[in-house]
Amino acid sequence: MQIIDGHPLSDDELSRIDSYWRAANYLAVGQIYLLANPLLREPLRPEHVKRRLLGHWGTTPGLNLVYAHLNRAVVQRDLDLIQVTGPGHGGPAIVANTWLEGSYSERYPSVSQDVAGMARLFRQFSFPGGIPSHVAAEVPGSIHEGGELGYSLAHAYGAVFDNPDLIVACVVGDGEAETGPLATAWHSTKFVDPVGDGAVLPILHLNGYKIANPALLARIGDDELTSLLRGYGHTPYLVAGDDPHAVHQQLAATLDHVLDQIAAIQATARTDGNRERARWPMIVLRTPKGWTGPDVVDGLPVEDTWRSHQVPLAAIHERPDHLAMLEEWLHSYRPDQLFDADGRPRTDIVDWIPAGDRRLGANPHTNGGRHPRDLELPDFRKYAVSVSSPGATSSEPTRVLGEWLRDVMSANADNRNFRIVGPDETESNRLQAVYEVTGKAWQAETLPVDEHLDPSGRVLEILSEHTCQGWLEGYLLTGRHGLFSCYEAFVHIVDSMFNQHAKWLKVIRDLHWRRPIPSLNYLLTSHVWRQDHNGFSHQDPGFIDHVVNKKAEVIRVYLPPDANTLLSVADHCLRSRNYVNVIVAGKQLQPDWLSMDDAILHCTRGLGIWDWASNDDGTPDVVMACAGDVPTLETLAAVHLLREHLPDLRVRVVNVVDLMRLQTADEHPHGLPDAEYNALFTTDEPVVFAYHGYPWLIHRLAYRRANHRNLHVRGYKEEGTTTTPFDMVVMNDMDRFHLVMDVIDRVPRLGERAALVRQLMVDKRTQHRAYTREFGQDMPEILDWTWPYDASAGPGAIASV
Ligand SMILES: Cc1ncc(C[n+]2csc(CCOP(=O)(O)OP(=O)(O)O)c2C)c(N)n1
Ligand SMILES: [Mg+2]
Repeated sequence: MQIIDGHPLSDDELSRIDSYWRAANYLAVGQIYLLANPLLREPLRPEHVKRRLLGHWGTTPGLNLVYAHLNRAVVQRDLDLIQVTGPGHGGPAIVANTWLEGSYSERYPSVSQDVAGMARLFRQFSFPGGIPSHVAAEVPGSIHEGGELGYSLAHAYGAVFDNPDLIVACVVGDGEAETGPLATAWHSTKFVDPVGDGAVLPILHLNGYKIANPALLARIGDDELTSLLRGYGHTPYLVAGDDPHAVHQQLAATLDHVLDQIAAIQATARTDGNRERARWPMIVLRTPKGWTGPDVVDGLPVEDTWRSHQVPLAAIHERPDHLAMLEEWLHSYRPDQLFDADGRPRTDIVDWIPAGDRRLGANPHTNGGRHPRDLELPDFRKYAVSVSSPGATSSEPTRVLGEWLRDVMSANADNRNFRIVGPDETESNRLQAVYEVTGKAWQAETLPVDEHLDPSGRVLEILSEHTCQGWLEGYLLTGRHGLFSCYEAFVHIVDSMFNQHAKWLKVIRDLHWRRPIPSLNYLLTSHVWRQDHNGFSHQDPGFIDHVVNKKAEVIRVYLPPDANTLLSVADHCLRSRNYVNVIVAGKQLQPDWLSMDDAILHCTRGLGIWDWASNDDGTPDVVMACAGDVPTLETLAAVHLLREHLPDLRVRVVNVVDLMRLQTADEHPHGLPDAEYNALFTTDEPVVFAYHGYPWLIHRLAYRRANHRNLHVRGYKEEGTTTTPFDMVVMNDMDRFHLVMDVIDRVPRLGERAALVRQLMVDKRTQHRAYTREFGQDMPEILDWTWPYDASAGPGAIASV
């Protein structure tokens, strides 16, 4: 691995940068331990120390070192630079630095840059009513909490896409680097465009240890590590040592070198048009874990071992010798040289670091973006499919959406603030119209057989749902917009990343200084009911269940039943901020139920009676509810059967697009008031509900409703395989015949009178089974079924049967 030797720092610079580092280290230790006596003006006593010692020291000195040197680089080069802290458990470090630079006190004036503010800074950390221990949303300049490890690099790349002047310095923990998401995010080097995008500078923090183990990358030797990092497309530079002055010189020299390299890569691509794939520089920083902390505690080595990970001296209140060691440790930073009599950082500690919004904690990229703007959205109504009568025609909803997305892409091409990400599925999900106006980002080799690959393409495809999600999050967190299209089953891969993002959104709602960020939009298609090619492994609608666990304020779930409703929902989602929107929609041909005008009304209501499909005259015997495209189809086919066989049964059809409307108004902002819910679903008639996903979710959402005891939900109950579309619904008892049987079973007066009809339905299911097993496809009456009634003849009218 290359080492850059050099002594770029003058004695004065060296002294300033080292003093700054000591100040940050002092403030970090103070946060972990101190409740009072912040400047050690009196001898340290047990009552000055927190009773519960919570936080992470080990990673902190390294993070402080990096921050100090980034400050130097930003000033020297007037860089637009932000940092992402992979080992986000080092919260004390970033909080300390933002306090030193003043950005913390600007956001939180009571934590002022004086002794009273320092006391608050220390007390609040990991303290009830205070702040979290990580680089959470509360920390100025953070777009990455780093609590759940693994996402730093993907976030960093997401931030630099379409931000050509931005550099993100991303500290990657050597333990973090063992995670799947981090491991695959190195491949971002094949996507980042030196012309249109900014640059990421990964800094692999090789402090050697995790919580209780060595880090793999620290134990494979420099050769193997170098090969690995080169293999990912980087040119790694090593900075190693435990002598602060030597490390300062080496890190400064190396940063100078790699920043020159980044500038050179961008210059050759931007001015000379050199399109050869860049071998982006990165730094491997090998310094001791827990550096400058207690060396040996109770006879065991602590510094430079995993024992320094959390709190190296844990028995302060029981052991006077631990208290004495803590005092000695704090004094080792010479606080009297770092802070003046009022507790302010001394001038020479901070007069050289960035000012204004060049401060890492104040860079607008980290707070909703430097130039946030809404998307230009073409009028989605112009993309409508024409619907002369419900179900008379069919379309592939996502293909229709793709045409609108293409024009969204074009309309925002100059603003460069819209991206589509996906794991190799944009085309499979039938959104390929976007390729008429842009390509897929790709800096690697190309062959004549390739299609739509483009070094500056705006679609990002990599077969890593983690990286897709991380990129998009980084993009959104820096104020731009996007859509993640994914197979429904495999979006579960990012369950946990979704969790973290949803938590972030929840927290920023209460931070007055955080600006809203564009919503995270999922388009889940290739869904459970239409996995014709793939079968069981690809059938899982459970992401919705996962999503609705999160705070109601930040999540929205939409199940548009056809093309026009999908357009209307997508337009709504791309305009929104601070939400996670989940849209589940099919890509296969399916009936167009609603004209665009009706679709807009229906989506605005979120759910409603389809009067053209109902014949209840306000007094239904049964409510047939449905949510999702396939359940809607089966419900309408069931309604047709009921009309044919039980013509005097009064059926009301209610379709649900916005799932959250089922909750009560006090549970979710979209929740339907009880009076309205009761009017739609009645308080005493049976409700047969066909739902796209696992049926229990509907019960979960509606359990407080008056009519819950009469709610009978059909949905996916984990019966799947590679079979025909109709066999899938039969296997899960959500088919039209079974829905009719449900009605007969639930409507009290029907039982005996409709016994023959019920038997017919059972027989139909048997015939279906035999037919599919013989012919390998669905029965003609299923394949050719269309809604036979004409809406123009009035609600529920029968035009031709
Ligand atoms: C995904 C995930 N798994 C496990 C943990 C628990 N954890 C917190 S810190 C840590 C070790 C991190 O080691 P490293 O990345 O090397 O950080 P550093 O040494 O800088 O503290 C682990 C396993 C976590 N935060 N996230
Ligand atoms: Mg480590």
